[in-house]
Amino acid sequence: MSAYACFIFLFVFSSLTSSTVWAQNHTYVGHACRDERTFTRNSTYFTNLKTLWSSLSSRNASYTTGFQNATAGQEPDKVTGLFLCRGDLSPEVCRSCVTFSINESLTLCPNQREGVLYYDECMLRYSDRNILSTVSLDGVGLGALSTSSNKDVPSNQFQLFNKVLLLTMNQAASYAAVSSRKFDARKANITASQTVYGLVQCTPDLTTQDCYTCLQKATNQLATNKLGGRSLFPSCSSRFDISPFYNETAVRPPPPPVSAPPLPRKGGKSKLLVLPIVASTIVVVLLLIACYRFISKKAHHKAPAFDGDEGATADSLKLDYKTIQAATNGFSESNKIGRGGFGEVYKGTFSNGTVVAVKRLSKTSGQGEVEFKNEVVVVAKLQHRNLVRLLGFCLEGEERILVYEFVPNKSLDSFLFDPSKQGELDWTRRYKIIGGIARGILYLHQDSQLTIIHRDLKASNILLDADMNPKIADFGMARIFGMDHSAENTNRIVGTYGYMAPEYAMQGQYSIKSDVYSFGVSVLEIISGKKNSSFYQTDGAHDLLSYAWRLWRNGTPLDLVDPVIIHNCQRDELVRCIHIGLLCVQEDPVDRPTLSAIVLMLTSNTVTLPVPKEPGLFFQSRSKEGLINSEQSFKSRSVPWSVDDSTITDLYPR
Ligand SMILES: *[C@@H]1O[C@H](CO)[C@@H](O)[C@H](O)[C@H]1NC(C)=O
Ligand SMILES: *[C@@H]1O[C@H](CO)[C@@H](O)[C@H](O)[C@H]1NC(C)=O
Ligand SMILES: *[C@@H]1O[C@H](CO)[C@@H](O)[C@H](O)[C@H]1NC(C)=O
Ligand SMILES: *[C@@H]1O[C@H](CO)[C@@H](O)[C@H](O)[C@H]1NC(C)=O
Ligand SMILES: *[C@@H]1O[C@H](CO)[C@@H](O)[C@H](O)[C@H]1NC(C)=O
Ligand SMILES: *[C@@H]1O[C@H](CO)[C@@H](O)[C@H](O)[C@H]1NC(C)=O
Ligand SMILES: CC(=O)N[C@H]1CO[C@H](CO)[C@@H](O)[C@@H]1O
Repeated sequence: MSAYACFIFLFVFSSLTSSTVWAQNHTYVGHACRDERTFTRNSTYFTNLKTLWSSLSSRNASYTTGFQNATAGQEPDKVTGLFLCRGDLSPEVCRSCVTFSINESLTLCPNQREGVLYYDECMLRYSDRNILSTVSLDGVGLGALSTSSNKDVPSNQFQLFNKVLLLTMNQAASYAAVSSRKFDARKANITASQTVYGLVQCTPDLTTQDCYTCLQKATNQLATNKLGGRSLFPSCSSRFDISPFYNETAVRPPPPPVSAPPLPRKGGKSKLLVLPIVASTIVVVLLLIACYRFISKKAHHKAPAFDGDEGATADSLKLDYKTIQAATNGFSESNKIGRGGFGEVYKGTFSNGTVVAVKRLSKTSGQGEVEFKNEVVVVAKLQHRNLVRLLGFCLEGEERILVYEFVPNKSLDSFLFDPSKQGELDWTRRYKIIGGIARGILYLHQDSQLTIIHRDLKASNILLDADMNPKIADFGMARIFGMDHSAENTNRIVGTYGYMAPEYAMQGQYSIKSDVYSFGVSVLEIISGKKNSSFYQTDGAHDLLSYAWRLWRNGTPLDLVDPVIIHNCQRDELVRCIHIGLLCVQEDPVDRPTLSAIVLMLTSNTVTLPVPKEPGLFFQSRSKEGLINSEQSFKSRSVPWSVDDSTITDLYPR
């Protein structure tokens, strides 16, 4: 537990005790001061703090943008600070709130070197550490609070309310993360007479990815059984209410519900579609899929995936907290090997020498004990050479811990995106990795007979064993966390920016096809050695998918390939993989192949691949207007797979 445990939390919702003229305009919400490092009034730090206040508030232009950062002094007394005004407010209100909060800061945090003050209209933050451009998700925030409408949602409306609310907040988060001000506010109808208003905002010094991660966490913590609430973190906030709490006219109206017409294709090749070819190819593909499934089922019987362990029960998987504590040196920092969306991961060694990875789940799991155990047993039965095996669990008091087999070589991203290690993965390795991931997901999707949707597939969730075979981690987490009860629609989003299919990010709709999308992003990353979510190309492409698509259309797909692997590779194989990657990231889920088709495409080069269309993106301006109404546009655009042999031939460089 970090020192933030000693933060002071104060919640005042009505009037401020030391009532000033300003207090009526600026509703105090709460504050937090970090107690462990302090200063005195005669110190350099105090002088620097005063300098900081005057430089923060002195620039008139910053009240228009609603954000300002500044620093004062030198280490070790350097102080960094920022303010952020709510995105809908005028410069005058922003100025007055900032002035007000600066004046209050020494009353609320009299001698602490670090503090955050929250008001309805603005937030003020300062520290002796560098707080700029880093996302703060620790328990520093005030977490979830109910707002003025501190009433319960009527039970007969609960489901509807939850669904509309979280959909609205997720949409707002997706838009805010990509906007330059990192702000979005929108409303939605619950019933004809009831509307819910939502507002999300990050400090604009964050990257899109960090902002999205923060907003996801903030939104997932909202108490959605109330008619109003908010989550406050130093880096972002999320708030909703059934009455308008922001200035609607100052917020740009949400995009009108347009169903975007399919973009005209410049090459005009789509006009060449020949129906008989389409039909016959579909038949061939279906036949091949059927054959493949038949063969793979048989293969399964020969080498059963469940290695005699089907009787796994909660008792046989249960581990002692003390044992795990001893194995990880009391969850020591030096044993920490990673941090995921669900908690921290430690390396552990049991007394008999077995090395394991221990995942200590964050305490917000929504699952009861019985359900937790049941799901762990289900997930422990999923065994495949391309999945990280779950060996056991521990459930004691607040603690929920999962114990996995230890995979020695870290995750795929630590090789792929590190210039000094990229070279260790040549094309042959990468090709095998792609195949292994595909087989692992195929098993989750259909061969395990359970249809497990991963929902957070990404390079950092793919571990590599000593022989560089891929093993997928973190599958089944949605089940273990009790988020998987409705089959197709989810309120709580668990995906990662850059890998999420548009319909999942915007509508909360997930399916095996949203995993296919994430797989496609991973394939293109493996081929290019570049990360989709932090992709910059000087000539205008803002993301890997658009870049890959443009090269494909120009007939130069090999320009995408990581220079480290290009000299020594099978070009046909590479182009085919790029092609498959593009098919997986199609906007319409119907256009994305299933994993069984993908495995077939990877293993047999006689299967003709459909022609890809432009990829679907949730974070690009082109798609923005269309996607707000994506349900409609998905339907209107579901064209069956079309095949155009001449295009494919053209695009395969000799
Ligand atoms: C500041 O004042 C305190 C007493 O109020 C004193 O103990 C301390 O030495 C002073 N520090 C400096 C840097 O003058
Ligand atoms: C900033 O705005 C205030 C009030 O509008 C004005 O009095 C002041 O002169 C301005 N300062 C600068 C540097 O423009
Ligand atoms: C704050 O409220 C007071 C009293 O209601 C009013 O006189 C003042 O103009 C307000 N200030 C701002 C910046 O809205
Ligand atoms: C600053 O705070 C003090 C009390 O802490 C108050 O008397 C004073 O009016 C405030 N000044 C402004 C500009 O709000
Ligand atoms: C909400 O309902 C009102 C009245 O029924 C309607 O005019 C409005 O267009 C609806 N808004 C949205 C965003 O659907
Ligand atoms: C809301 O915003 C509009 C446009 O910026 C502005 O004209 C109006 O005065 C604001 N309303 C309130 C109540 O602040
Ligand atoms: C991270 C960030 O926003 N830094 C800004 C802080 O403020 C100075 C000017 O006041 C800018 O130049 C920095 O870019």
